[in-house]
Amino acid sequence: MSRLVFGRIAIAVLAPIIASAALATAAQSGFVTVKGRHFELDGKPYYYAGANLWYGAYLGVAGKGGDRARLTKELDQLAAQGILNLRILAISEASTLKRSVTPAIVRRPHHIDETIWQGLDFLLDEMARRDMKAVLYVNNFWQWSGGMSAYVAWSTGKPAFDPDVTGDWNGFMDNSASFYRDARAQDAFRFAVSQLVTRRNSVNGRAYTEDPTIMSWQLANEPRPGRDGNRQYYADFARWINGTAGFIKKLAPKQLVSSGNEGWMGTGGDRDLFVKSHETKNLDYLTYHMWAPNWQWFDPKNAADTYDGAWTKMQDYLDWHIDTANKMGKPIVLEEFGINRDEGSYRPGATTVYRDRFYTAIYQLLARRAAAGDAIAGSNFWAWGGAGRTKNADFMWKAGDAFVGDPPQEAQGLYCIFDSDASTIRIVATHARQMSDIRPSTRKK
Ligand code: IFL
Repeated sequence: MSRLVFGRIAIAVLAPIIASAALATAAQSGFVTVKGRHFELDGKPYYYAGANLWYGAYLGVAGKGGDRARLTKELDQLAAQGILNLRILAISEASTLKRSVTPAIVRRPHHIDETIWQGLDFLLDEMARRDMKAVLYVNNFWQWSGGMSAYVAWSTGKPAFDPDVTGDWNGFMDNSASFYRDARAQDAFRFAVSQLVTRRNSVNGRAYTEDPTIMSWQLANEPRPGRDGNRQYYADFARWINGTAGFIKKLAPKQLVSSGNEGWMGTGGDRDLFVKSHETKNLDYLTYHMWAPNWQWFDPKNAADTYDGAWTKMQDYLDWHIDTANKMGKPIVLEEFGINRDEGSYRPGATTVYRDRFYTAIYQLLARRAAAGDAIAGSNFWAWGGAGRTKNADFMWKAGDAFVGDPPQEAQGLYCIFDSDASTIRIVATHARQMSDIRPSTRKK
């Protein structure tokens, strides 16, 4: 086809694309950058209160499985509350894992189904229109999106190691960690990552690497070096973080790169490993996650007796990572935290007295330390559940069900904030305003 003959058609087809790109650009801020131990956006400090929306690309799918009307409505709801930073799953892998989301993006090594990436295109375009920022993670240590265990299964030809069938979580974690040293698995992973990072958005025509909506590429959700106490993969883990971060940085030099690690609870309790594996210049900032109920610090069935003790531990955990980030000279983001509804209920109507207390206390600590000039830059609560509701008596997700903030391996309603959780949403919104108001005059030099 000659360009001359079809020039007019090309312009007609591209017109809406150009118009939408222009619309997005007009109101949109630039790339998030790092200045010392803080983020900057267009020369001003960037502090934020964000959310996790792991299923955002899935909702963005045009046809079956997607729900664009829900997505745009909920982006509006989030933006109206000042929640403008979203952490999103950007690559999933097909597997036989019982509790993994389906369908997946990588169907087999070097074979990608574009449907969900088109959903991601839509999501990023809609986020750009609202001047939101995205953190995109491109792998998962856990089983709920295939992740590292899928790559290992493809490489070894063995069935995927399924903790939801065997109950063997330690074996699962070691199996996932073997991914770091598996050359075939790395090759398949890097192929998928490079396809994504070098992608052009099918909705607005923008190259992903030129899109300031993408604040950060993140190596994985909660990469760990294996089970606690197993030092076998320590060196591989640190090498993988450095190498993968460098690989992405070369492809996307304008955007930030982060690990997605949980902090020292995600490095087998080894604080030195957290530091050593995050010192690399290929990582622009640090991440950590805090899970008091998962780590048995807090028991929702016995909240009155366990909350105060848990909060002491949580404060130590929050502060240690901020102090460490100060010393390392990098910003840090608390990009996952959550606790149950009262009594451990999954029901949207159940009260959230302890959860609200917990959110308030965390946000106060983060805001106080940010205002003092410490390295804490923001947070993403886990997770936005919006209008999603399960219809299943056992609260577990099945293919085709609506998505909530809790992934398929967990009860739907375990930790997510539904659109009906007015008191919690108010707490997040207040904090979002507080963070966006933090100014250099209040920061340490
Ligand atoms: O759903 C979990 C998710 O896999 C994660 N961290 C903890 C969440 C709640 O258990 O990344």
